[in-house]
Amino acid sequence: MAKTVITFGTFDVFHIGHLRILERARALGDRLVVGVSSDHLNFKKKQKYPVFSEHDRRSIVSALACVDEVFSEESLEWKGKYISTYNADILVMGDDWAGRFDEFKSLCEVIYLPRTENISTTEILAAVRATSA
Ligand code: C2G
Repeated sequence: MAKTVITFGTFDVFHIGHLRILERARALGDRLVVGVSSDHLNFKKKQKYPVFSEHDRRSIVSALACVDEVFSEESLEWKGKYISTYNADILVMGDDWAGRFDEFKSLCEVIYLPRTENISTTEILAAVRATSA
């Protein structure tokens, strides 16, 4: 039977680490559904808005060959609901979230993949600030 993989993220200032985790997530199944966190959720999580708008972040993720469907992640508390709505067989997250979503093992398989080293949105923004200073 076809397997659906679900993953979540902000995907702000989209970079190679984001692409690699989405490609690896897709390779674990037949269909990849991605919850892109809303601007509102980001503000709640980090007390700041992402650089790229929710609309643009969703457009970038939707355009990728490895992504089949995108939705707006409105709350961290609704993971179980999203897993059920999209009939996900596997939840994938980077290992910076290791252990944090183990409660969903009753709903689907939960896999934490290693993050791509030496790249992050925070580091990109710091490098841009340093070169433009
Ligand atoms: N990632 C990665 N390698 C990097 C950077 C990020 O594999 N160098 C992965 C993260 O582990 C995550 C995904 O890319 O699985 C998205 O990362 P972020 O955009 O930083 O997402 P985050 O703010 O952690 O939001 O409900 C969960 C949240 O919405 C996740």
